[in-house]
Amino acid sequence: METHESKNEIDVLVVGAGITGIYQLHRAREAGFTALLVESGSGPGGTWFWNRYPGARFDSESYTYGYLFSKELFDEWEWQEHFAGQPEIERYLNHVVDRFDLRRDMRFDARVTSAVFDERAERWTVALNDSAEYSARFVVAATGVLSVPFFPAVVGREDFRGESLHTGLWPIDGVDMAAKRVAIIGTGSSGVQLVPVIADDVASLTVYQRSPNWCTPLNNAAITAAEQSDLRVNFESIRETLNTSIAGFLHEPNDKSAFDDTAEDRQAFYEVMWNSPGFTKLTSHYKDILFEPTANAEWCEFIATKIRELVDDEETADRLIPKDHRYGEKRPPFVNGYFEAFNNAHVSLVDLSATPITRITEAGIETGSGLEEFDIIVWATGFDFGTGALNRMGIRGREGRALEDHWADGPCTFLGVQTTGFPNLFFPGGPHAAAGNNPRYNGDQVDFITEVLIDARERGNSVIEVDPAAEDEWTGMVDRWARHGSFTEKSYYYGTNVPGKPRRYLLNSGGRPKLFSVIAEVIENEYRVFRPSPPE
Ligand code: NA7
Repeated sequence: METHESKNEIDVLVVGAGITGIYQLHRAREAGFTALLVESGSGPGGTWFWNRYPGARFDSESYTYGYLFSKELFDEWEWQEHFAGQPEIERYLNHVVDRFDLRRDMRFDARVTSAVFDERAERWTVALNDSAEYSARFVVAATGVLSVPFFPAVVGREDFRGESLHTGLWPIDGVDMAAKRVAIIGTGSSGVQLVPVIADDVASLTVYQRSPNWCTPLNNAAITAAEQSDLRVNFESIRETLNTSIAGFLHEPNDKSAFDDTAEDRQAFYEVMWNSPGFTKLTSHYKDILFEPTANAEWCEFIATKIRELVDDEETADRLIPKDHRYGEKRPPFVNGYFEAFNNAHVSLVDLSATPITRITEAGIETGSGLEEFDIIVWATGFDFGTGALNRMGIRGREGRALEDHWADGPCTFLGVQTTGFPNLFFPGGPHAAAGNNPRYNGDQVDFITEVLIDARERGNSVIEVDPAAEDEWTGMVDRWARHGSFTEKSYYYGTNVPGKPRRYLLNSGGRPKLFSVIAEVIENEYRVFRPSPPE
């Protein structure tokens, strides 16, 4: 597209080597753009590079989470488990990078420190931590939603003399936990995945829980040889379903409402759900389970009964049962063996709603009931979701406007891909991007962005900038429709887990059908929404 005066001048600079960034690099190169991907980690994987704590694994089926753009890739990569663990995921992403010869256009250990739009040149100047500088016509920031770990401001956090870890920044060489006294703070998906995997190795494990979650079994299994061959044989129909389904899953939706069934049949169905894999408990459940309060309460009571059956100590069981939210108001974790872990004498639960943490000391954690000493404290306290990475990248748009100022009241976007005042910048897989199986939504966005870039090249447009009216309409839709979804402001999807962060919905509340319909309109209108009108 360009006449390249220096090797640091490129068409497309992709930031982030997660699932979305890798795909964007592939698509940009395939479309004939010069492209470079920069990544702060020392290898590919993004979220799946950094979150390498024991027990980290998919809770969407592996073959629905991986790439679908190449049948050969799908055929040759045999996922070992229905829900792959982090090491297998990282191996897969490295395989994809090598298989499509992408590594030569990737730079690792390279963190973006600033990205500034030069209005005269109509290009982005992107600086890295190692002083390298690139000039890119387009920047695609595929920086992810779960990439900035959140540490709560607990007094004395820096004082701890033992090992202090965050699940989202896990050391690449692993951590020896054998015979150590370990604390885990936080019981979201990461905390509950970690507990059962390390429980048998450690000397003691103390779980600090602020609020319990509606955790149900993942029900993982190895993929059998027969299933492997079915996956291959059915690739086209699998791809078709995944490319068109509402939330990017293969699961069969249920057309029944809860009270279409008798009380007895409902209990039997809840048992089926409990024993079914991963997200089917949302996607194949009674169609009104999230919104019909009586049915939701009945399903919650079913889970509570299971928890009481699984946990020997009655008081511990009671503390593990959520009282502050219904099923689906927060993102539910899926894991086996979490509740059972508390039956070990050396595993205990501290209920922070009864005894809050007062401070961290050199030796351990002090709560209202005293000090407990540890060798390792794991912060499983989540992320600055959605906007965290983008707001920290030093992004400056027209007239030097900072993205973090532009989004001071929360993100405004068009399709979760662009925002006004920041021409030629795209951010697939960021705020307003997904609401289901992320790689499917994010892949839709990458495909769309690539088409937008190709269209601009064909027309000779050097600036792509969304019409503010289209952005207002999309953002208004996201905010309005969010009120009709199941997630409430208790969820980090509203940013409420980070003090001071605006309370705005951070997912795509319109879902994939809305994304598809708006994309279709944009194409029908020949991408006019991205072409700034010439000055009058
Ligand atoms: P989450 O789901 O945000 O969980 C964070 C956990 O940390 C949650 O239990 C929080 O309790 C807890 N937390 C946060 N701040 C504190 C303080 N100050 N004290 C004690 N406990 C605290 O993050 P995850 O990493 O587990 O999961 C992120 C996503 O990864 C997940 O949704 C999947 O998509 C995969 P709270 O519930 O807010 O009371």
